[in-house]
Amino acid sequence: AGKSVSTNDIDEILQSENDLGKRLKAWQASKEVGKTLRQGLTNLRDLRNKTVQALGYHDYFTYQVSEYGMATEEMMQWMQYMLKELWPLYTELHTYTRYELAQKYGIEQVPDMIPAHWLPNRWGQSWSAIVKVEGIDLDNVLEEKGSEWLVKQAERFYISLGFDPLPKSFYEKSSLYPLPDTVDYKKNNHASAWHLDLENDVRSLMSVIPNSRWYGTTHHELGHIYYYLTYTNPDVPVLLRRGANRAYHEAIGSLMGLAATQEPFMVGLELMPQDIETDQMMTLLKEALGSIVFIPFSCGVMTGFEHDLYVKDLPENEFNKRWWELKAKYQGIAPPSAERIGNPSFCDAASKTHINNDAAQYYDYAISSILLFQLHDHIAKNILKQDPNATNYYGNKEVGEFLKSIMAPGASADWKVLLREKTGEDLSAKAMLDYFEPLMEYLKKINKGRVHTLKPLD
Ligand code: X8Z
Ligand code: ZN
Repeated sequence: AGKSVSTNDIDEILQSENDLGKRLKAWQASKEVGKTLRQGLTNLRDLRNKTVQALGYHDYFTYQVSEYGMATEEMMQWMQYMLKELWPLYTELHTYTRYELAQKYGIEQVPDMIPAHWLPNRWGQSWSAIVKVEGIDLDNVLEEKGSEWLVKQAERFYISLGFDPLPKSFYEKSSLYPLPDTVDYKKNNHASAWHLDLENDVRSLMSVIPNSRWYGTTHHELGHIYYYLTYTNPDVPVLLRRGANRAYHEAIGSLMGLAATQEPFMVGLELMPQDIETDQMMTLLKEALGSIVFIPFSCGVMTGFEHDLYVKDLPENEFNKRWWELKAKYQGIAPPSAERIGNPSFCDAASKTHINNDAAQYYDYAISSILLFQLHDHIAKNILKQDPNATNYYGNKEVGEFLKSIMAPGASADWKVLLREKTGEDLSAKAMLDYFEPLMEYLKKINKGRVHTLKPLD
């Protein structure tokens, strides 16, 4: 409505507003940036492709994939493998969510595809905010703690495992909280972490406010920071101060974020009372609406779009059409109105920051998801001897040693060999599927008599 708005403001509306008209406005506002970025994206695509073509790569996507020692085809097969493994569970989650949200918004005719503005996330990449688990209101608890506590708490968690306190310069040089209205510049609202000199100058850009999303994100970003600090050692030459692969870099902090929301951890930290009886199935459902729901977005939509953008030179006037084709096929999500799909002035893909400034790498997060469940499974069963669905890593130095041993070699280790050495397994979705296994039966029961509208993957 003519006013400036931050992404935190938009997210707040999408997470709590029940008025569909207001939700629609917030969602539309979040996509406006796409129109402005559309032509620039074409230019970036062409420049990126030409730059690596001069080095003998077919295209920029292929160049980025080569970091894994894989060809584009092989990476795309990995994406299909993950989608197939998780599809039955995603189908149940999709059906559950369609019916729950239709009821919540008072819509009688349950739509086949979920309208994008019904969901609590701008891209539908996490739906976990739609479930409230009785007895835990993390958002409420965190609001009382305040933003700085979130960052400090994430740091305390790492320190408890045996990592050093963050260097003073981290706090001096980072920009961790939303900018005050008084400054005359803006910053990207999306979180990132930086290793500026490949030595000890580590910084993070965030806009932390005290809610559960930022609680996860602070742990995620500090995972990058501690990765940087851990492979900054005499055994790792400067050029190998990177993750074993980029997915490892994404996995460590997300793993810590997962661990920091498990009940025994939160009870230990007095984030929830000891005597509370929570519904474990609702907790698992909430987690699945984060982790499982992320897979069709990352493997299907983001990777599919960037593949076509770089490998197939997707024409600019098809950007929006292709984006929504992929959203329909993989996520079962539709735009608020169908005209949007064919309107080439929109570029909804470009509303996702990675499309512009972290190009052709989004499969990193998909792979990091299955990797982090593998690491978590190993830590829970072999180090902590705890149930993977209910752990408390806090203060465990052996867990810290395990994580450090993965991070310390940086890119001087072969990522496949490292995974085998550390967990005895090759990369697979098994640990993630095992984690969510009890949910399948529960969802099937709730969804009995409901119509599934997601099509089987071909
Ligand atoms: O972009 C991020 C991090 C920064 S590397 C906050 N993530 C992905 C996203 O937000 O889309 C973390 C998980 C997925
Ligand atoms: Zn990250």
